[in-house]
Amino acid sequence: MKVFYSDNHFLHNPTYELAEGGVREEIHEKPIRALQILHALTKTDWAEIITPDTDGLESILEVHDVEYLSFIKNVYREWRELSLQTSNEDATFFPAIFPRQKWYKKPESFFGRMGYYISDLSAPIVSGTYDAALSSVYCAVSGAKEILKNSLPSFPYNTFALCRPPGHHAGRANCGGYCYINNASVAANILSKTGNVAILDIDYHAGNGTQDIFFRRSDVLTISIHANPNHEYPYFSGYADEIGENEGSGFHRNYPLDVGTSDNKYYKVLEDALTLINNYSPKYLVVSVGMDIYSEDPIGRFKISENGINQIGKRIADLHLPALIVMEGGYNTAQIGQNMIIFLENFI
Ligand code: OKP
Ligand code: ZN
Repeated sequence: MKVFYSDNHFLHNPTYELAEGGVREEIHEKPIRALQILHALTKTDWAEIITPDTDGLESILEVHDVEYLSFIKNVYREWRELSLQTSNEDATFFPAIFPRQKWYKKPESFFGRMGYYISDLSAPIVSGTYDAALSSVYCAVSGAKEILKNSLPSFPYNTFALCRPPGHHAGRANCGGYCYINNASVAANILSKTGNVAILDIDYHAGNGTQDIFFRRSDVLTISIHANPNHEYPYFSGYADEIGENEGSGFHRNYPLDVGTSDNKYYKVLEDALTLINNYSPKYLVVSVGMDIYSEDPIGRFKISENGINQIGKRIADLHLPALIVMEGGYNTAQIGQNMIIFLENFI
């Protein structure tokens, strides 16, 4: 299986995020996550690691707002120019004000705009964030292009985009929750030019960015299975009554699950989601995979076993659709490599 990976993710290495009470908390989304997966892949006899091409800016701009992308690109430099005396060389950028009302405006000032584009304090920005996020999305873009090149109706062809930073919380014009560019959505949008696409997001957290991007489209079915946002990040989205709107009405589905969900309960909901996908009969599948569903994840609070991860992979692979698998979350760094191998082996 072709695996797209770039070492540029090291450029994004903030050491903390801000938790409730303004407390600096260790950030779980760190380079070792990708390294552990890469390491596990290099020990298999089926993974072919490829550095992605670095063209595809126009593909990103079909999914993200142009001013948002230039914000991500320039924010760090602009901030340093504004506050040279207060920040040291590798200080991390966070906004300090967020828009609240429905009628909010986009101000011109730097600090006002920052709150406009950043959703929360789990999206720290350092000098290399933009370049890392670009390389991350190029992994997904290359994975999608490879599928377009190789898939035949009788032979589903699968690739894996080892993306870091992840993407599914990034909306059309906002970052949040460790995500800056929505890797899976950019890839799905490329695939959608030659046929309908289903995106299945099995990360522990609701794929609210992906939901935002495709909410008014019927040519990309988006489904997310996740912890009930009433109790978990991203809190404000991911509820069952969000089903898409206008043209996209009926083409988004959320499956919020209880904290503590076990293998068997998960399979039931997954069966439902897979039936939806079957009925939609897409040409391509994009799977946003987060290993934070694993029982021993330090953030996630499901109880999915290793066998469960294998079963989930098997059932998705049984759709027999050409699939781009995109890495999202998963924070147990001792187990993330092994868990991804267990999952991916169903797709080789
Ligand atoms: C990103 B992905 C933990 C705070 C967690 C953000 C979580 C983002 C998850 N103290 N805040 O979907 O795995
Ligand atoms: Zn997650």
